[in-house]
Amino acid sequence: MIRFIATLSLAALAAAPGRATEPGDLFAAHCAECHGPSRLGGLGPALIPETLGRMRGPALAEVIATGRPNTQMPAFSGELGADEIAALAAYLEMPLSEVPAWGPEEIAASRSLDPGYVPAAAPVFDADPMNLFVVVESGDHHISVLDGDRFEVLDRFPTPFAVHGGPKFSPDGHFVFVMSRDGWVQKYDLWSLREVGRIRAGLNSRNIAISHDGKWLAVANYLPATVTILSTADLSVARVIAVTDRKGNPSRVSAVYQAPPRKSFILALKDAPEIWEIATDPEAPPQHEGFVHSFEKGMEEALASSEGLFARRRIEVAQPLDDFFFTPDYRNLIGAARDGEHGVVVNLTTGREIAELPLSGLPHLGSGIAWTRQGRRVMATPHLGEPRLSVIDLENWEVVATIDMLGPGFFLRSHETSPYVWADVFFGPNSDAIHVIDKETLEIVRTLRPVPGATAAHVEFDRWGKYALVSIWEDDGALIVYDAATLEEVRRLPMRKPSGKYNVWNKITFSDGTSH
Ligand code: DHE
Repeated sequence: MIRFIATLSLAALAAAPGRATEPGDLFAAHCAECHGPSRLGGLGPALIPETLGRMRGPALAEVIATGRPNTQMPAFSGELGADEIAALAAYLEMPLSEVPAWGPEEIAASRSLDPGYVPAAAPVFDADPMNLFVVVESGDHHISVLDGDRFEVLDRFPTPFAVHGGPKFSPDGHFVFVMSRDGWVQKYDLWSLREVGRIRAGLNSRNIAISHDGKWLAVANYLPATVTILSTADLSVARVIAVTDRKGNPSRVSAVYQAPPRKSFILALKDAPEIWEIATDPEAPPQHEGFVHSFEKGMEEALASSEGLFARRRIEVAQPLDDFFFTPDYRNLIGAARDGEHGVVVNLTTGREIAELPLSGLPHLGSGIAWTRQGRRVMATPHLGEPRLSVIDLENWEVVATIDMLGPGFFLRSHETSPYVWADVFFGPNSDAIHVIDKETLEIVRTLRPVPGATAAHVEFDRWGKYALVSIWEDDGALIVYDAATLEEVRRLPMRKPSGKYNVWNKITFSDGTSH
């Protein structure tokens, strides 16, 4: 760390005989060494609007001036004046004038496998490997591996900067794959508790999905507009597919999802009114018969793969849809329309829109969970822009209830054995509240406030549904373990902004209570 800061200052001095004033020169002198000469990242993260997200103006200037605690980002207020810091912040908010090529060769060149990694034939610990939790601590970019019975941390390892979305487990729960917004994919062995390696699959990425057989990992990218498919065995590049609409216009990929019974990946396209399905088995099941026919063979990457592994199918929709909820049989999905005012049901077998749902206020369908209520399958979704949950009947697509909350929520969880749905209140003055809702009556039975004044979010159950784990989203945060039946707190583990936690068993069995 000291060496890192010293190197930075030397680079700055060397580049600036007087004082650099152009923002590009300031970047070259002070930032390029860690964040890459093209702002695409290096030791530090990429500094481009796509990655910086909502961090703008004063917030960005503040980080440059004061640094980031618990990271290698130093404070620059001693070296740069306020005007220079403001100019640098404005420069970082500008999109790149040119996006460099990031195809199979560049991706393959970024791969590094840990030379010290030795695979374990069996877990090196005596905890139940099916009841482990992977806890993403976004406060200092680490993951804790937690024993889900004794709540002891078995390992804590560094991740790439800014992990986003749920990590994905191999079907046997042996390995976990993690993705950062800068497109890095990390593979970690949960049995030997060692990193296997990492690769940069995109320059700015959204999320990952693993195939039904655990052989392939798909990475949804914004920059460039591609989906990268990696072999899970060694993180080598299997395919990079350019995502374009029928006319050849590129589209960013909002997200990729695994659809195990269909043996395919489903892609949400940000800029085109299409949904893509990519086969992850050359012998795709009968419902895939539309694959070859609906995929025009003239497209440049159709070629040999269009009739087997990675064959693609376009499903045309009236407008771009994203943030998908899948029915448990993966025959239908519900996507959010761009206007944020309704949801659209698409039947994946016929490739047709079959219903529209009145879902205003930015429904967050990706967080939706399903359960059986009074003999019928229902799902619930929070809304990012409105303080309520919508409960939808999955047979007739009617909204059967709306549940008023203390503020808009982000995540939902339950478990097959639990009578309750746990819903966080993520936004607004009551973000410290978690609602516990009866799955039958749809009434809020308890509102928990684990740490008054601190945001409480994202719940996950252990394998047996005995405990519910809640995150306190603070740098000095915690994981709070509740008895899922009595709703009493049983343990409190200090953690650094534990954004999400994922139970191996619940994820690999596609538990009803967890979003996929
Ligand atoms: Fe997420 C999952 C998209 C902002 C934390 N988020 C997902 C997924 C998508 C998505 C498509 C499902 C991926 C998966 O698990 O495979 N997220 C988006 C957005 O479009 C949005 C609104 C804007 C953006 O900046 O991308 C967004 N997400 C956020 C945040 O601001 C959160 C709260 C903090 C962060 O880490 O960036 C956030 N998103 C999460 C988490 C999950 C997630 C913790 C995994 C949920 C799960 O339980 O599986």
